[in-house]
Amino acid sequence: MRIVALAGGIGGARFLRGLRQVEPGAEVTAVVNTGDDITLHGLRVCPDLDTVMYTLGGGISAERGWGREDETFVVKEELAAYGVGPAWFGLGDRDLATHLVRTQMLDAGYPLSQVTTALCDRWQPGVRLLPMTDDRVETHVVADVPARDGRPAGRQALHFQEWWIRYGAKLPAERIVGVEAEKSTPAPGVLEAIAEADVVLLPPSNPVVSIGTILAIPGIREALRSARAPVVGVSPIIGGAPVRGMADACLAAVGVEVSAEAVGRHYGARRGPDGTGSEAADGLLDAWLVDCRDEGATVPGVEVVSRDLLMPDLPSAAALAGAALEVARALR
Ligand code: FO1
Repeated sequence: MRIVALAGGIGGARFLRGLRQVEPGAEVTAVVNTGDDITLHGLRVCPDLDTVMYTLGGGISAERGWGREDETFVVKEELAAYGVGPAWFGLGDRDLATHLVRTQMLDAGYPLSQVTTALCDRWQPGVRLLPMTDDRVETHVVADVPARDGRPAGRQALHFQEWWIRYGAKLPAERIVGVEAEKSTPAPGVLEAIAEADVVLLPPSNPVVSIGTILAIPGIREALRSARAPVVGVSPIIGGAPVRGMADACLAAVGVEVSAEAVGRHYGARRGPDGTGSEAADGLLDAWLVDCRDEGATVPGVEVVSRDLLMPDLPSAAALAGAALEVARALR
């Protein structure tokens, strides 16, 4: 069975680990968000690709959900001793090696997709990791920013990481933009994987800055809408709150209520109420998994199924992935 999953950071990675566990024979392709990527100290950091790679490869910090297990931050301390920041970004020593190898290969002219394949040779994640694009598309957030580091206060575009980490997504986001997404193209293999998939899954990643950013790459949304495979999504919102992270701050920026039902409607139905691909429906979903606490949620044109969506451990992630596949099979 060929499965394609669009994935962001921690939630997406945990879901993928469950998927690999529950369907070991499946050929899984993860199309991963790269809008969070940032260049620091001349090095290219790809948080979502690394979070998925480390989580599936067994190197993730279980306690943080990002970065490496057994990590140290000596280089970061030494940089601080030179007065070189950003102090707010947790640059780990083991993680640094990944950024050094990635940057070396990018500088040698390899596209990010080939760099990712090379890094995965070491980590053996057991799924194919594809960046959403090989082009540089960074998520920036327009907000009223307080004065800092000698820069005056005012409305500015912050890199997503600064908004997310330094300000904890607490600055109301006026706009969240994938810079130059409109000029980018999907990475090699992305559109083919979606077209050939037997099942397409939208894991419980951030619907705006992870899934939304992937969908902003020209061609990907269209590929999902015309895929022969059923498209099944999993709500990242349970009982009116995000399970982790700060998706609520992102949803506010795009005017979507923080509820499983609202996010399902935000993704929309792929087929009209009459079950055809009528123009009345311009969305992505055939089915939408919501938590038992959100039972009764409705998304016109979409089959809503309530399951336990929490993934505190691998068995629960496997059970959730299995439930999503079961719903997909019933739709095929
Ligand atoms: N998240 C934080 O909250 N604080 C950090 O210092 C931090 C550092 C970091 C370093 C490497 C990496 O791959 C991820 C890191 N993250 C950190 C997580 C990251 O900001 C988010 O996971 C994604 O960008 C959003 O999914």
